[in-house]
Amino acid sequence: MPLVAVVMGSKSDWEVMRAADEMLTRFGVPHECRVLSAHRTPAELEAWVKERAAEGTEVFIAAAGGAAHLAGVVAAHTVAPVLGVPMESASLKGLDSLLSMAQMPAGVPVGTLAIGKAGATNAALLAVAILATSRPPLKEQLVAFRREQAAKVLGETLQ
Ligand code: RP5
Repeated sequence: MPLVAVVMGSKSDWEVMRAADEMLTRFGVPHECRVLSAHRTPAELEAWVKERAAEGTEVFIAAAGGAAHLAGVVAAHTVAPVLGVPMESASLKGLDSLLSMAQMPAGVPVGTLAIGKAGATNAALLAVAILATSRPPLKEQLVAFRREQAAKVLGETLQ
């Protein structure tokens, strides 16, 4: 059973969303990644969210670009936390995706991350942090990750 379920609106999002997949794998979090669209496959999306939520998936990550309704629709069908990753779009560079996800009306939240790869990576890290609130070993892994990151910065030399 996937603890984290990652969905993206198009296969064209995968190049970016691979970063979330890799980070969840690095932390050993059971997860699933798949393509489903709020606009192109609405019925299948609803069925999938309900099925995963009933099975015990604890966090959803949804990535989409343009008129990005995917994360909001996922959130409409579950009370589990939903993290949205806005994809960079050709015409508006992802500002459209970001605002579509972030400007949810009160009552159905989507935790929106940064546009693109940073958002994909951070969505996975935030999902890990959510799971870690009730899993001490995962929390230890997160602390070690931050420590490694800090050591890398402190070890940088210029020239
Ligand atoms: C959204 O529209 C997808 O999430 C993608 O970011 C964007 C473009 O999709 P394609 O036309 O590449 O399938 O639904």
